[in-house]
Amino acid sequence: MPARRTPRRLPDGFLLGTASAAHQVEGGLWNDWMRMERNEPWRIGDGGSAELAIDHFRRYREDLEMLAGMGHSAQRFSVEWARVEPEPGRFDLSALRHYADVVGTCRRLGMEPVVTIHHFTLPVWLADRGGVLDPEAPRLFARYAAACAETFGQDVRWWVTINEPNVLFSLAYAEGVWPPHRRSLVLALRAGTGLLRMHAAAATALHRVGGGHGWRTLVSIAHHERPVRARPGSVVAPLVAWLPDRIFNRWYLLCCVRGRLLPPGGTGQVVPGLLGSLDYLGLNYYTDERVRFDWRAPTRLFVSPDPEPSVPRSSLGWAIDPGGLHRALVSLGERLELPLLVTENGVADEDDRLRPGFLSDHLGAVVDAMADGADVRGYLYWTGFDNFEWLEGYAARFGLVAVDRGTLERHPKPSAELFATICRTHLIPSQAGPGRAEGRVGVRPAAQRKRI
Ligand code: IFM
Repeated sequence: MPARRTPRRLPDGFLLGTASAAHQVEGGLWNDWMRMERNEPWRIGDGGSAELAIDHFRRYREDLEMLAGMGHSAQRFSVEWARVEPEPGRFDLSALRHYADVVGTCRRLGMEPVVTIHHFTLPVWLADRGGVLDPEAPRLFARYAAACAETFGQDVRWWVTINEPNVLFSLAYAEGVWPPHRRSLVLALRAGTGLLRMHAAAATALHRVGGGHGWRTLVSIAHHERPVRARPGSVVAPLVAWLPDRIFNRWYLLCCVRGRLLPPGGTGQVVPGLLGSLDYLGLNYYTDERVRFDWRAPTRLFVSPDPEPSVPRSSLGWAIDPGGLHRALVSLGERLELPLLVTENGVADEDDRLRPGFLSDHLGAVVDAMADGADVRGYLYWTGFDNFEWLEGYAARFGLVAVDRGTLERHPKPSAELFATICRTHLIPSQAGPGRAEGRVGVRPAAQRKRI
């Protein structure tokens, strides 16, 4: 397909910035992941730990100034539950004030804060009583959510209750590679229903506190969409991919939309507060996954990766397919009839060779999706600064800014410059990139879009 000649334009008011998570950047934390990193360091690919991470907890002002200086108009970050509530029921006021200052600093610098209150990690006291499987977890999560909202909710419009619940229940409870290292499909579904109840309880608390004060409060999860497809041509291929795709990409979301625990995680039980808990949809998109049947992979629902050799890949081996972002935005926008915010999209890229094209192509896909009816309000690149990438440690570099592991000095990469230009001009340079989406789907007139 020939490269487009005219640059595409993002509308005025469209949010542009980056996303991060406390455990990956802050340092100085004590939670279930930190305990694992200390006790079982062999689990982290490069032997790294988030002990110091990029020291963002102390350097947040300079870091935020750097991002704002690049013209960013939004910033997504997460609040660390373990810091705010170090013991059950004891809220640390200095930690809450810290996050209030992060929110205030974003505002002063002209960046819309997007606040996540659970991004994979848990306080150890909760992990030790069953974590997301604890029947009390929803009540405890709602109490913590309310403490956050009461302290800094006045300045926060966009909330994310739980980051990537599907990734969490898959990796921690089905594959068992993340804490608490359980390997059971039954437990994975129980964890999924626990995370649904937690989201519903927190959404209710955030709406109650915000509504009580007359603030505009928009709540979502950050849904990770990673379409699972089988190699074309075989008769069984669609069957192979259907179940993992359905459970990973749709089950949790459909439960939220219907307000019920749907099969296979439930039998239609109503979850109080779940219906109407999404005011918008936060979408994290990185890649599409091609798979094949594998009888040795029961915890992955009998599929294993079967990469398409001709498709370009990130340094983590993830296929780069901007068309997947276009498809996800258009189909989820139509299905859910909600405004969308791209809460994460990024590429692991050692030497910043892939990232410029990745940015142009994925932002181009966003513009195309909007032209095709998706009501997209913003795009947050994952991530501002190279940071601790969970089991990969510091080996996977997603950042616009490199961080020297010896000195922790920050060095913007060429892609940071490109993204800054896009933030300032709202123009996306033409770029012939890998896997650009062709064809458009489902156009819905702007008049039918939900107003928020
Ligand atoms: O680093 C993670 C983030 O914590 C959640 N979404 C995917 C990112 C890249 O793997």
